[in-house]
Amino acid sequence: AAVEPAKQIELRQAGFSYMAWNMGKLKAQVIDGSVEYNQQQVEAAANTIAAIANSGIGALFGPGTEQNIGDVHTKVDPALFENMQDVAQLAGNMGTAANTLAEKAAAGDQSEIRVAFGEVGKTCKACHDKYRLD
Ligand code: ASC
Repeated sequence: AAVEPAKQIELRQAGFSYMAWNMGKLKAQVIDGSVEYNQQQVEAAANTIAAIANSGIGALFGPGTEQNIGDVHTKVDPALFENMQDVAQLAGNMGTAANTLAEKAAAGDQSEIRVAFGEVGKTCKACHDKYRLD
């Protein structure tokens, strides 16, 4: 059965939030150095980001999810729903960058992980700049 629109909004926000939490762990360990580098944690974070990025989260931008539904608020720009081909490309770019990040994390070279992390971040921002209202 199709997931109700309000539930779609909640699920996609959960996915993005969970990616953001994992991006934060990577940032702390490979960018800021505020947390000591931990190979297992870095790999787990990168693999989680790649899994979510390639999970088909776009399916949660269905009809009726372009606006707030009661208490369930969304920052999505309704223009997204008119540009699904572009959105699919942006999402594909994220999946590709996240797969590279996961590969670099597995290899364990921190300078390469740093670069790959930055590339993933750019793909987050690319979609925000075009299709997120703040
Ligand atoms: C994050 C996060 C985002 C992106 C973005 C990258 O960790 O929560 O939305 O990275 O800031 O520019």
